[in-house]
Amino acid sequence: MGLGGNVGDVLSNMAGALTYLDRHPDIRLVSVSPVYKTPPWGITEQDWFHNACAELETALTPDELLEQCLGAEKNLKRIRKERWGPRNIDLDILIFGVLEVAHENLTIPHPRMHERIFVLKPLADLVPDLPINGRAVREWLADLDDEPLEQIVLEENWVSERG
Ligand code: A4P
Ligand code: MG
Repeated sequence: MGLGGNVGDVLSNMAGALTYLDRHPDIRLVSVSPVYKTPPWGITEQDWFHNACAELETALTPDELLEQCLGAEKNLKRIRKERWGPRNIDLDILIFGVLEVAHENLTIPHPRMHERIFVLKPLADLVPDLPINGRAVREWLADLDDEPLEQIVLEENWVSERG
């Protein structure tokens, strides 16, 4: 899963979302990547984002997991305005094992993930060899490695501390 945001206390929102999901009986938070500050993609006239990736284990279907992600966003009082615009939290399901999904409201793998350093960098910290569209995450990342990005220094237990 990809996490991002650029409004308010984004680290607390990320921690809150991960804790919300981990509390679900059929979702387990396995690992969380480092958090990066990243320049805005899409609409560039907005603040830099914080971005991270997390690995979840779940017995839910992709649609059920999306519902829980939307629940976590709602719980954090996310307000949806324009696409690609400012937000306090955004949760994207990037990949779901080997499943591919093309529903009206859910596309997996996430269609734009391999073009975005803010997804690829934290994802490569977790699963560098994972194939997306026929290439490993770290290979896609190598194409974008000249883009700016800053790793945030965080305490090890920041998710449980802030969640
Ligand atoms: N949806 C479809 N597929 C998925 C999926 N795999 N995971 C649907 C999650 N949701 C998925 O999302 C709209 C709908 O997408 C959801 O209700 C779900 O049914 P949204 O979060 O309201 O809209 P959005 O996020 O503005 O649109 P989109 O196209 O998902 O944008 P992205 O791709 O998430 O980009 N720059 C930096 N540096 N860091 C960022 O995190 N994020 C965005 C948003 C733009 N620029 C950014 C960042
Ligand atoms: Mg999104």
